[in-house]
Amino acid sequence: MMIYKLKNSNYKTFETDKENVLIPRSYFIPFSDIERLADTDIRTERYNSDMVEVLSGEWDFAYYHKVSELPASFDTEKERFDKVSVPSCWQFTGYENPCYINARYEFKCDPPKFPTNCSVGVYRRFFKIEDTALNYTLSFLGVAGALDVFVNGRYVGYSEGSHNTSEFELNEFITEGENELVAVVHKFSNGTYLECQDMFRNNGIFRDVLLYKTGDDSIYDFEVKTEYDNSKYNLEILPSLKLKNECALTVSVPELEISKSVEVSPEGIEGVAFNGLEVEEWSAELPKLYTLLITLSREGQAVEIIRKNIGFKRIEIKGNIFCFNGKPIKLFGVNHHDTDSKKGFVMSVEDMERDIKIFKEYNVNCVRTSHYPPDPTFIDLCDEYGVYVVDEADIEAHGCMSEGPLKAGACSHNPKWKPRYLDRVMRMFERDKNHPSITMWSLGNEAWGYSNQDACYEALKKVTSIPVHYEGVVHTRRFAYDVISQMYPWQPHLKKLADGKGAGKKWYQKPYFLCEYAHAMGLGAGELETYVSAFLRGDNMMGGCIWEFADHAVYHEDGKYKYTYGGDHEEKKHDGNFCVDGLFYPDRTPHAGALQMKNCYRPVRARANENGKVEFKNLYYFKNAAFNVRWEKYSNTAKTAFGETDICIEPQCAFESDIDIKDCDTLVIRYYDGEREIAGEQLEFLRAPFVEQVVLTQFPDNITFRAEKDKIILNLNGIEAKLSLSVYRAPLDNDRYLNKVWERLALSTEHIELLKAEGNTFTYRISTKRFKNLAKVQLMFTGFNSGGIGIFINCLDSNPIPFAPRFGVTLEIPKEYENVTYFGLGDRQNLPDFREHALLGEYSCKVDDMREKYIMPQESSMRSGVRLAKVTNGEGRGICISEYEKPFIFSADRFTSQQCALAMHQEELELQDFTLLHIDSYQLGAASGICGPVPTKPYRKNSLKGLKLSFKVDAI
Ligand code: IPT
Repeated sequence: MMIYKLKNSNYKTFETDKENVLIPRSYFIPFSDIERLADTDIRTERYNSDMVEVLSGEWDFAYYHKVSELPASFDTEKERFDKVSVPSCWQFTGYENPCYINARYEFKCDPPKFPTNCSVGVYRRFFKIEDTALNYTLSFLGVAGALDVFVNGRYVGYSEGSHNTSEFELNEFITEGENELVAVVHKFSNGTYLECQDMFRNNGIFRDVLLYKTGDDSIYDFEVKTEYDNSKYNLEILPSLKLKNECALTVSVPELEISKSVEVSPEGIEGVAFNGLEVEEWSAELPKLYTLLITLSREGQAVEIIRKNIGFKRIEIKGNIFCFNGKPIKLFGVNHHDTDSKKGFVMSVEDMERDIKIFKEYNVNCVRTSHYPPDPTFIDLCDEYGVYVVDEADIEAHGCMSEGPLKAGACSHNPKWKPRYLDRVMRMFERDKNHPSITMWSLGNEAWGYSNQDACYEALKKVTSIPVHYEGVVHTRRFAYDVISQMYPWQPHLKKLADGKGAGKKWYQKPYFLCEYAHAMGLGAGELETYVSAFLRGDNMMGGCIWEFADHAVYHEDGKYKYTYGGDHEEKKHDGNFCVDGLFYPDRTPHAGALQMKNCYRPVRARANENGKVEFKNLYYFKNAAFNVRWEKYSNTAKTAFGETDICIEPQCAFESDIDIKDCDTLVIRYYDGEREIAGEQLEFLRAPFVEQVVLTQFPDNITFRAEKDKIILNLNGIEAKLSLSVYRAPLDNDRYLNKVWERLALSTEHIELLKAEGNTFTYRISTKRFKNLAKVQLMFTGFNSGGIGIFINCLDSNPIPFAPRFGVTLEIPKEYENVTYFGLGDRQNLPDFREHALLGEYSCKVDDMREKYIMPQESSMRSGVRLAKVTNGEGRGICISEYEKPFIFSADRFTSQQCALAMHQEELELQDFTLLHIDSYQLGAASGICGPVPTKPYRKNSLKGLKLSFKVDAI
């Protein structure tokens, strides 16, 4: 019989943030068998060591809604356990509903008070001990929220800090044979106040649990120190050993042909140093790793071997320039959460590697581990693939800010919370200190304040030379730690920073980093290139991390909805679809925003130089740009030439190619590495668009039009098209706040009324339920010599419409016209401020495929820069629309904007019985308005007055 006196006190005792947790150390996997070690790599070593047992797998599990229901003396033999697999989250194994909240706590913010009678999960499993003479260390890599550990009926210890490693020594609790391990996880604790991250608030043992078995003599920790010295490097390994005997420690880096053995004794040991090494440095571009082997042996026999990838790098801040290996590198980053729509926080090695491969494929060179340290293997993989890591501590006290300024500093400015801040920051540091990819430490996300952060900063400065970032202080008098860090700045401010003038002195004293920018939610983010080009302009500009990598959602195999988000799980408090804000869908297929990022983050850029030639610049700092360049020339709707050439350009250098820019209005360029497309871009030149002789009154026989009270009926060789004007679009996610203004004007109720018909000129009024005279628009119809008709539209007058969504016409046509061919920008949706992914060309698709099926419906089938669009039926009959004077924004859709605005999920959209063609001369940019700047002047209009649209329609 095993009875446990469960400790229902730690999690609610403010003075206790941990008990019996071992001193934090770096993550590594020891082996005693070198051959076994040689058969593994960073992905598999955890699971194959003879000195580590991974206790993940099937565990017994008892879930209690309330701590008060948990028996004070818990009898594991009588308890009726369920089975769960570890790692997992309660919200994904059916014990609790998923709950998504952005910046508030699940409970009322009154630190350190929280609902102590919260839910609790008791995990139980057995593990075998064969040799009690060994030392056993239990290691939890991630448990949300607070953890009490028991073994064989006895209390072992307590830990908080969901994303930190918690280790316990087990020897005094274990016996030979079967041992019972009980882990009690309380949903909330005092520490929950520091875990107010914008994510599904999951619980459970969500990362692997390891059992280390070491002998009398073992390596507890080691620190890898590298020091740049006159173009060579010194390497020092500082071990921390637990010894009972005299031993030898051998440190070697086989590739460098260095190896040193030192005698070590229980009395102490110094570091093992190698000086004057000639090495290749590590960078994200050239992630050169060296294998470090540390062998502890006794009497000539290896007792423990550790292999770790190490790298040599130097980071210096010179004035306001952040230098990596001496170069003012740029961080082309993303924010990455651990998120999986079927598992919550659980990320397998394969999941992590998939994401990192995507980084590389999309030209991302930096990740901010928002907003906590990831599984240590994630950072191992960043070392290997080459990704600059901004490692973030598991601290966010956002909910205090959300309560208003008085509460803002409730945790961060209260010295009583300091131990918890320090604990989380130093546990991150100790665990991850040896990775070459660590480029900055982050003191956490949005926790306001600076006093407790100051303490963390000082503590870090004593042990590491890697710069420290924390955005929260930019709003305070502390202003910045090692770099100035901001989120979602307004573009004019960014321009001042990049141009080196106008922002005030303090902004130029340190390097400038954007820990979050470009809110990629839904369609967008817009104006990404504005940011990236600012990064490229100033040496103080370090770059930044787009918010964010992947949509957070919950997947349902046979549900009403495939993906659900906040509010879909009976959450009382939630933040809707604000978690569905990634560059990638939950399954990591790319949104158009990801493709835009890929092109904006491209490693090479082209320009037309003074000689009329295309010049390429290599943006890498360490690596040659060796690509195959495939180019196409376009003149109006014709491809006039194409070709390819190879380039190989030294870092940061430019090269004039023999591609000229004659005879084209657009030059489309794609860069390839073998068959892999690295990125694309286009150079656009002045163009004289199609302007054909108009015949004012004579119309082709096959086209008629008739102005009615509320529409114009066109008959195009038997195809009836109802023409109306439109000024509304289904709000993009980033339009959410602007939509409040549109709602006030009731824009979604737009309709037109005929005011005047004079010959072939008609004046309509655009009205909404609120505004009778929203705008007055004139439409003039003409004939063309070559057939077809021209429609010339002019907005004569308009009420102010702040951030007007669109101006154009809608043609409702029978749905059998389902084939689309257009000559314009890109095969995915785009807008004037969201188009770097959209290269000019001729594209064909079905009407149904024009629309991107965002989890939250929004306007999403538009293509900009369209010069010609044809919509045909199975027999090839249909309508052709061509530009007149200016290209237009085109979309074809089977849903109305109004429908898309109302629907909360893709599945709620019902196909209309017709197809809508939209031809717009203007649409508002996408920008980042829901969490950052709204569209800037070139991409927005606040009135429709003076807007024009002209195009030609023909029957085909
Ligand atoms: C910012 C948060 O840091 C991030 O976690 C996420 O919530 C993002 O916003 C929005 O998706 S905070 C915001 C107030 C700028």
